[in-house]
Amino acid sequence: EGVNPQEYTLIKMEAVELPGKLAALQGRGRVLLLAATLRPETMYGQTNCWALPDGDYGAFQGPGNEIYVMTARSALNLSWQDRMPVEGRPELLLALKGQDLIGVPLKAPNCPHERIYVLPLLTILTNKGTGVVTSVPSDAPDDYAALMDLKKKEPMRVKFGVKDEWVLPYEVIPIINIPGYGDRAAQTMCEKLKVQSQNDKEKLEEAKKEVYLKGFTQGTLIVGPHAGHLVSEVKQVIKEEMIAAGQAIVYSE
Ligand code: A2H
Repeated sequence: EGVNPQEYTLIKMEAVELPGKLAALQGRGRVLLLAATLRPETMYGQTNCWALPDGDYGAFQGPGNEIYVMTARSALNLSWQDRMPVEGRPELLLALKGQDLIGVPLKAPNCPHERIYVLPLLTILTNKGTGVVTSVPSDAPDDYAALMDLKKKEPMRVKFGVKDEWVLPYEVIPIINIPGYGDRAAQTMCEKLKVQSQNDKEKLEEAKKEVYLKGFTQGTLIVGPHAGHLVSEVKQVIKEEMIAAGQAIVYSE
């Protein structure tokens, strides 16, 4: 949290079942994991959602029948942005660890899959955004590397209680074409730089910078109602569509 506020779009990813600890929320409202993103125009390429297994999260009473799953810190911030029933005092309905979220099936806006699952990402910072991140491995090097870790490393799936069917059927979805990088730019860069895992910090930083800038300035969407348009032309439009449809909200910190 520096001097310049950062604005994120929070994507509402709705739990379609409430397994394990989440069962305590049964009948209390729509349970929505709020994923913080800078790239709302990439939601067509979601393959999963990420949570930090050791991280502290909560289910907080949102407006109406909505229940928001996020960190306490972000719930407090959101409550000061007119997004919660009471300013400055988010009501905690259920305390959760990230591990309690692993394997929760979600319905995510603009995602071609009927359901995607919450999987572990070990590089999530709990002092940034909501601690919930949506995964777009075609365009986010961090997401690509972490998804490949889980796909290729069975011991890692076992360690975090991840079932094969939550990961193995989900392939990278091409959504944006970038001249010179193709339509899976994050994969292209990770392969070119020989990124070995989600912990390959420096290479991922390099991949991210390149893909992010090129994607925004030269990328063209190839799926959805805005196919054929430059990312830079439609990013804001897509964000506003999702907000108008009640699928996303704006959040700053
Ligand atoms: B982005 P910045 Cl397709 N910890 O969303 C780690 N990473 C987090 C996070 C947290 N607490 N909260 C959000 N993020 C991720 C999409 C995406 C993102 C694409 C391409 C690049 C990209 C799909 N994941 O980010 O530090 C989220 O991933 C590249 C930077 O505030 C969010 O946007 O600049 C981005 O990092 C926010 O990063």
